[in-house]
Amino acid sequence: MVVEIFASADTVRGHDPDTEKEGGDTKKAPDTDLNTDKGRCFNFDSSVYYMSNEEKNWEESRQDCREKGADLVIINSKEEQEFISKILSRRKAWIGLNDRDREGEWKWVDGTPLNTGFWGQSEPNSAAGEEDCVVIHDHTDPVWNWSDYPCSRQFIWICEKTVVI
Ligand SMILES: [Ca+2]
Ligand SMILES: [Ca+2]
Repeated sequence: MVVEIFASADTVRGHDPDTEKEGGDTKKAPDTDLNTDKGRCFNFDSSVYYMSNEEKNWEESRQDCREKGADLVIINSKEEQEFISKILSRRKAWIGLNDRDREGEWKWVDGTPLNTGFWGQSEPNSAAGEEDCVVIHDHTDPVWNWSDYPCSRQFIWICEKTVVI
């Protein structure tokens, strides 16, 4: 879990019992590449990302992120999109985007509407009928590579937590 990873990052930096008492660990920047058997952490810009190894459906994936004090990744820029695409190693991963409330109205997990989408060719296409959740994958294009998929499908997922500095 990221919580444990954050805790180990803290240990690496030296223990500060005073900070610990305050319970405020939001100001600590986690180290890069802290790996566990379940997933890996990455830093980019002012966010820390967790990429799972296991596969779950969209809702369970989001649940896992929330349990880590994060949420499914929100892609705010082309740079972030390229970064996430690079770490995928040819796998499909859930991102925090869906149109479950209203068909065709794509919304991020924080409630903001989608402005810039990096859809792959002919996506979103609801090819399987109901495809309301979005995966990112790098095998077609390093930038234009989102696809909509049925939310019940199982993929790895990417959590994002913004680091307050
Ligand atoms: Ca983001
Ligand atoms: Ca699709």
